[in-house]
Amino acid sequence: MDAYDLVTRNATEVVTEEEVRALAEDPEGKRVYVGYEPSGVLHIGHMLTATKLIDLQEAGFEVVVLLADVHAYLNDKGTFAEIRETAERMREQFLAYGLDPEATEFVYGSSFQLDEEYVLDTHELEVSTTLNRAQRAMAEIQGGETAKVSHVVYPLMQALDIVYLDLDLAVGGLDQRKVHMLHREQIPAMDGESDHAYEARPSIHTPILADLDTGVGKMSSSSGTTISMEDSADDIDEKINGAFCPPTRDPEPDDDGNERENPVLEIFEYSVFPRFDTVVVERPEEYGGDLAYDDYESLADDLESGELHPADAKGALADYLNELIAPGREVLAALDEE
Ligand code: IYR
Repeated sequence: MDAYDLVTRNATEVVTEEEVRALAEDPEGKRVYVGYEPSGVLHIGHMLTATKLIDLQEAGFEVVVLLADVHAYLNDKGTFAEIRETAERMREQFLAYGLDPEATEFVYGSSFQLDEEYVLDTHELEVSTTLNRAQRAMAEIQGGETAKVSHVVYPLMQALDIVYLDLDLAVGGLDQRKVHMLHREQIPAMDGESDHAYEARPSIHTPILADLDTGVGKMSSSSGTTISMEDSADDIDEKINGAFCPPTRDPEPDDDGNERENPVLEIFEYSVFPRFDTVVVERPEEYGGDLAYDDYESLADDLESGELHPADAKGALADYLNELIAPGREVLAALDEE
């Protein structure tokens, strides 16, 4: 796979292809990041962007993980002390998931977001950005129904982080795209207090998984079923066995006309195949014996043709997810014993 294909595989959106192509051609010394509001336990959504960071490390980029403690505070995720504690747990789980400890820089937002220049730059953006624009950028990130003042400061700071961390590329789930658009529009127009470059940077957006049980709408860590690093092998088995998995990539809408996706196939595509060269589906001899797949498409083709039964696909998915999660689960257990 060439560098550009590796950098952009499974991405829903690349802004812009031309800019990312130029970076992929010469990744040495180039910095890319994802920011996360710290939470105690990684869920499969975090793991999906982490998988993209692993792709980027493989392609030769320097990876920065922003533990966005101030952002979590602005989004009402707890007291500052609570957030700091969960950030530390999060770091350990990312490393257990497979980020290269030698090539990953972890940065706390609060280590630079309280500096005078950063604060003044945030105020400059508050002056230049309409309330409406900031609220739109935040719509898919905001926790809680009611918009608070903090919710409009949040995307401005996120747009500024890309400048202050001297990044070449921003990565995020599709829910972050409007913040990245705000960045591209507002940053080049700034006067700016600091010596950092006030230039627009490209971004890559990863897909958001569908709801595991129904395939309708987005998987959410706050409602519905999600897979987390705390799950036991049995939990994973149970959740994946209960997942929506018709024998097709393109399920029909449900009775109410809602669009549906196949979340089992999505997890194979976005989380499993990027991490394993071959996926083996174990089956007893009487049912045709084991099946082995070198890529996602051939597995999905077999599911559609009926060669691979959804129950067998789920069994294999649970096993591979368990393998990816097990190291993080151990790290969490050890932290809890301390
Ligand atoms: N908005 C992210 C958290 C976040 C991401 C980045 I990239 C930042 O620079 C700051 C915060 C979320 O929804 O988790």
